[in-house]
Amino acid sequence: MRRRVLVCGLVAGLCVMPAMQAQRQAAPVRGVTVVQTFPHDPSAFTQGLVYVDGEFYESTGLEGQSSLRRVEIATGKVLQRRALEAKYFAEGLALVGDELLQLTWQHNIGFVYDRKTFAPKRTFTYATEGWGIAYDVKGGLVMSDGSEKLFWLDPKTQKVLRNMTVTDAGRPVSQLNELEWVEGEIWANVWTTDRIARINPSTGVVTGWLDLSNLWPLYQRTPDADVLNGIAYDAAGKRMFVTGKKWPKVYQIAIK
Ligand SMILES: [Ca+2]
Repeated sequence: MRRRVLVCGLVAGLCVMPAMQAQRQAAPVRGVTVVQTFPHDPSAFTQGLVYVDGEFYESTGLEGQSSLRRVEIATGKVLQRRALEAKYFAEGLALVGDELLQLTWQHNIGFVYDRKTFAPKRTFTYATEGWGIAYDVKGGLVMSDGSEKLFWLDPKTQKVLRNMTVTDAGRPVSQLNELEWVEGEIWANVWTTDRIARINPSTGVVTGWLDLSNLWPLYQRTPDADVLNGIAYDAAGKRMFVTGKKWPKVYQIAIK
């Protein structure tokens, strides 16, 4: 009897071990290939990028340079633009219905605009900094604040409902920046890196990393250019677009 218990324990241990090891292991890293490139305004300090009906909507940051834009993909031409008051540093951007939601970095205020006219409709507030924001009808409205947390907001009222810690191998992943919903996953730029974290929205676990350092290698970058930031997904065409702060190109990418 004693022996049988011991055997069962050993077998159970063996069965459990691979799962435990999997949780402790860092998520796999995959590279990307470039499908196509498009021009991007090299003065645009990209903080938010969204694909809607064949066009990009973009939020650019820095005090005195912050803007909301509608951009022609093929040419990078800015078709529509609204400047923010000079004191604001604009951040993430999301489309919810016919409204564009734009965060600010340290002013704890978000702006809601009419998608067509860019006319401001109202504002909302949040207690944290504002970094990235993305919306999906099924997944919801999710926001980052530069920490390891993601915040779920009520899409109608923009009130914070709950938050979740993002982890890889059991450790928090901080500096989560621009966000995008991609096929049921949350993709997040991680500030100061050329990597994108693919996050399980139910658990916060990073299921994979995308290494995009080959797109515009650091040693080739102009002094003015900053890090990779900005992810937009064309769900109907299954096209993934990325760019960076003051990068001259938008890249359509495919995972290797
Ligand atoms: Ca985005």
